[in-house]
Amino acid sequence: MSKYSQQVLQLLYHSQPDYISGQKIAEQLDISRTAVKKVIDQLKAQGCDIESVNHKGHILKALPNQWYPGIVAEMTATSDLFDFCEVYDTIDSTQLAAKKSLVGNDQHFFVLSDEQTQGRGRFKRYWSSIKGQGLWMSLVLRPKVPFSMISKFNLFIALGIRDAIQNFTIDPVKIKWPNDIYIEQGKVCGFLTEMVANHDGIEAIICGIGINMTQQQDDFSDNIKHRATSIQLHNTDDINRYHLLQTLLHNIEYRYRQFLTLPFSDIRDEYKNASNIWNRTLTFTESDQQFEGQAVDIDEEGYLIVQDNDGKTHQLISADIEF
Ligand code: BTX
Repeated sequence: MSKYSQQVLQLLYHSQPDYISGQKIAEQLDISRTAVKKVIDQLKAQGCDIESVNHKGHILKALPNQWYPGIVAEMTATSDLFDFCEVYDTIDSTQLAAKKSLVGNDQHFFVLSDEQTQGRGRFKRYWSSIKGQGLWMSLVLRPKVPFSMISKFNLFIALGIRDAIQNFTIDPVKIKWPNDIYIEQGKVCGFLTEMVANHDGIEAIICGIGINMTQQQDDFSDNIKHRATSIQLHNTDDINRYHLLQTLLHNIEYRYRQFLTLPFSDIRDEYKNASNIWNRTLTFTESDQQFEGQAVDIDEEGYLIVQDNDGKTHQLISADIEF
């Protein structure tokens, strides 16, 4: 790709819904109009839907179906929270990349990749991250809070992710406490929250989010096919990854600011209403203990209150739950 293609895309994205002339692009990038034309032709050849009209210029008709760093950077520039982003075609894990990039700076940023070859869930479980079919992302945030607040962060961010996905389907999107998002019986998203901390508190939160965007059921491997779903399987329109990213960033920023300023009790009812764990028998695994029971409440602090089949009450801050 030409070294100017990301900047040209950035300008095209920025001028939407208007045309931008070749002359203006040339002036902004300090290159010739012939060079601009060459870059635009290259972008079109790569599948970018750009319309060029004599005497008007160029317009980005539809956002492309792959991550272009230029467009993601333009979105990041309008964010009040994130300072920069890293975008990869393929990477082992965005979570690992984020952990490397947070060293030596105190910025807020996110890492995106079109594919992960070693996507990981909690407890190092594998996370299927097929090329081009999901939003595989890790956020790095720097709240000045004690590390005991990490589970509160998880609760707020869960609502942000749920709300973002709900914008793309009329089927109800629900949180399966503490780390999954479901549409009907299928897991559409998993997220995990890790941290780097010292004795003063949290240095950085690294929040990994994996959202299944466009998979058909057969795209999932046999071992997860029966309980995984994608947004596309619940929406008849095409899902545009940039709209999903923008909606997600917006909701995350909103919930992150709430996390910094509000107690969990302020969003407790909202969270409980968005949860899919009520009125069903669940299997809980906490450390190496396993039991069956029913979730009865989420308390003011965000602990899940569970009554097991022997009538004993448990207060959980994190656990694995199976339906
Ligand atoms: P989790 O441990 O709750 O979920 C992992 C389990 O979910 C797996 O054991 C498998 O059964 C199932 N699973 C694997 N892949 C998928 C999928 N694509 N859709 C539905 N179910 C699946 C949840 O962990 C946290 C996942 C975070 C993933 C993000 S992606 C960006 C970032 N980078 C990275 O390596 N991890 C995070």
